[in-house]
Amino acid sequence: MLYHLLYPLYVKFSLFNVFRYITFRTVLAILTALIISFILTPYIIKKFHEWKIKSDKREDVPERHTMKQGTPTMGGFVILVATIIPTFLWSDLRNNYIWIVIFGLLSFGAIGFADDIKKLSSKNGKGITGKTKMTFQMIFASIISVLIYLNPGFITQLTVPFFKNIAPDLGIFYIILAVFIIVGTSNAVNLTDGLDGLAIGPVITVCATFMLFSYLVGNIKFAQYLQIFYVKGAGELTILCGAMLGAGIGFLWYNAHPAELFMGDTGSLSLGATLATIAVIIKQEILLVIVGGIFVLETISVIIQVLSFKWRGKRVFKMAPIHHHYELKGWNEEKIVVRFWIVSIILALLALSTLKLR
Ligand code: 57M
Repeated sequence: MLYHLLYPLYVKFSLFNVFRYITFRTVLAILTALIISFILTPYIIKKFHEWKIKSDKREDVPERHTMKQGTPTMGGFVILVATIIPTFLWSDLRNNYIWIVIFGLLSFGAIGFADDIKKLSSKNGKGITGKTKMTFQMIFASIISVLIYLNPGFITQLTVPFFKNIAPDLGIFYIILAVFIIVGTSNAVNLTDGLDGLAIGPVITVCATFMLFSYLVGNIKFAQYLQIFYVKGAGELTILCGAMLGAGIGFLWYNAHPAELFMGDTGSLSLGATLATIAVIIKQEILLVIVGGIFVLETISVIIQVLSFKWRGKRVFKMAPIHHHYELKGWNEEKIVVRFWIVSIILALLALSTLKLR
């Protein structure tokens, strides 16, 4: 909104021309998101304590987690607010992609919110059933995917990292792939969110990576030079990624060990779905598997554990998702989290290398 208000003033004052630049507006979006986070989060933590929006008791997890009982949850609410407000302020709201991603953020945030509220209000601490959650995830992911598919000029070819000459065209089947990516990533981030800072760290690295990619794929000159798909209008997503990055860093300030706030499903489901939606729009569908490798690893550990128990009657890990395995091996929480962040940064660098190694 401020963009629409301030930029036209350049006719009278040339200084306002600076609002034309995506880079400048992205910096403003990051700063605005940080300010919102730092003002809103302490207030929310206080209020959530008063309203008893606190995490449930867990009996079957590594012992140290019983100490976390009573930590306020649903901090994802602040991440959503601190992402949406700067996006509204600094991006071009005539851009379809901005609205599609905001829809993804809010719709999956609503599923998470319903789950968190149900967990808090039910006696057994159980949220909405897996079936209901999955049904809504499928519905919203389908709407998002169809909207992206119908956006004029959207290409249904896949970018295969490291291979510039391979770009299979999926046609209408692209919608099915997009639904799979969105639902899968949403659940993968949720599975990862089990230690202080564990999910938000990789979310931040993915956000930073996609911020750069959005800028490059949305700029015809850079896209041509790097021989990547040019996606008209995707440049504005740089601002949204910047807002999410700032919101993520602001949240990490309070979620760092010992966490004063958890993001809840409100945060994890929506952040996962949003990153996936951006990946689909900027044609980095497969790259998401690399840059979001921590989420993939956590999910695969659960799949292996469940299948192994079913077929062999034995566990592969002491407990899945894999972060519990390391906890039970005796690593302390900070060590696991920081090591997972390091892996996430390495994966982001690997993802960046695909721009040149093709
Ligand atoms: C929810 N929720 C955290 C917090 C956070 C299929 C199965 C693998 C599913 C999986 C599962 O339910 N995962 C999703 C994980 C919980 O955190 C809350 O939930 C939100 C995210 N959805 O924002 O509100 C707890 O995690 C800890 N936490 C932190 N810091 C944070 O910043 O310490 C969270 C955020 C919090 C807090 O203690 O209370 C969670 O872990 O419960 N299930 C599991 O993960 C279970 N694994 C399991 O059963 N493994 C089996 C099989 C099925 C693979 C096996 O290995 O044999 C574990 N979780 C629970 N009990 N609750 C282990 C047992």
